[in-house]
Amino acid sequence: MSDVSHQNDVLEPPSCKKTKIDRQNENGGSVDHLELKDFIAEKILKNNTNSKTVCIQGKFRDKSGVALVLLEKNAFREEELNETGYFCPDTVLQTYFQNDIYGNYVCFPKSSVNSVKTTIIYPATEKHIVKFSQQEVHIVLETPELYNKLTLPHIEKEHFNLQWVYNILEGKTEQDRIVHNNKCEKEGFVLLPDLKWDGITKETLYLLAIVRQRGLKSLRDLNASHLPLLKRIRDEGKKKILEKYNLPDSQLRIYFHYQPSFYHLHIHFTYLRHEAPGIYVEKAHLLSTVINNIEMMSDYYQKASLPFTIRQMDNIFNVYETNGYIQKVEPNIGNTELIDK
Ligand code: M7G
Repeated sequence: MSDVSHQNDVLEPPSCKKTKIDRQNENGGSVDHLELKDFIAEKILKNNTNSKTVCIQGKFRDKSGVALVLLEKNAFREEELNETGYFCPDTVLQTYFQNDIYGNYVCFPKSSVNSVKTTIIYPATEKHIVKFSQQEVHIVLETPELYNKLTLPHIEKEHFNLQWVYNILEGKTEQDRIVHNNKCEKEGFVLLPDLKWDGITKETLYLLAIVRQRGLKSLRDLNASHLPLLKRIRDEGKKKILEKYNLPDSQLRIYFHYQPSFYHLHIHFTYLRHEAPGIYVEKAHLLSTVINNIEMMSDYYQKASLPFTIRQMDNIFNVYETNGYIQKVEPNIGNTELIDK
């Protein structure tokens, strides 16, 4: 199959040279500036037509190591739906067909309202490839016993790299993006736009609150002693989002993921109307419910059975499979190779 770049030519995007990509490596040092014109696409890991996202594995010309490029069509920004945005003289409209009162066209808006959110992970590890690949997914009910016997040893063995989290907390990266910084070591946190958000489009608002305290892995570690921390994140997070983005708390979805991908406690803040990835019942736990459960029973999250999803390529799948809690199935949809190997 041919290279994917031909699809872009049709839309006449701004030249790759103009694409500025701010990057920092996992150790907090700055890395070379990467250009999309140097990216050689090798394999489509995932192509989601609902979320309009695609993840492509490849490499950068003259560089070693695997790179992942994630492209996402941006949501429409309401302030651009006017005569200076989509309906300006630069917009080109080509007719597909017209029939009576019905017309079907393809529209080529000017490039400034037609951007594609782009994330680059370089060098990418095997874990990143697994995370962004399309694959079969299963659900398991994790009892406290299973957590202690299978999940916890797995988390401890895997040593998930949290360098990006520490870089933010230690003031090394993304500092210009920080929305709120409570520096209290015990009950402080940083609130900033999530990697998944462009930081501008209100319709897809997505912020992350990262606690300063180290050693809190997930929901499972929380008890009544953490209530002041959780309430502070809830209250200060809501206040800052109202001040900065003019969104009231009644329009925010504030939640944990279980299992998270990164075992350093963090809380997601998204716009209620935005169907962000991971808001589904099998993964999201509302902060308000978590606070309420802990208020009723301090060790609720040490006693509860919590369901979570596992993807077949995740290492933890093997752990649950080997112990007879889950069975592998043949994938329905394979990955798409872009080049013949
Ligand atoms: P999660 O629940 O552990 O995993 O959330 P998920 O990816 O399954 O949601 C971690 C969150 O951290 C995700 O929403 C990521 O998009 C976000 N995230 C990951 N990284 C590596 C970064 C980063 O470098 N900067 C920021 N701002 N957010 C990140």
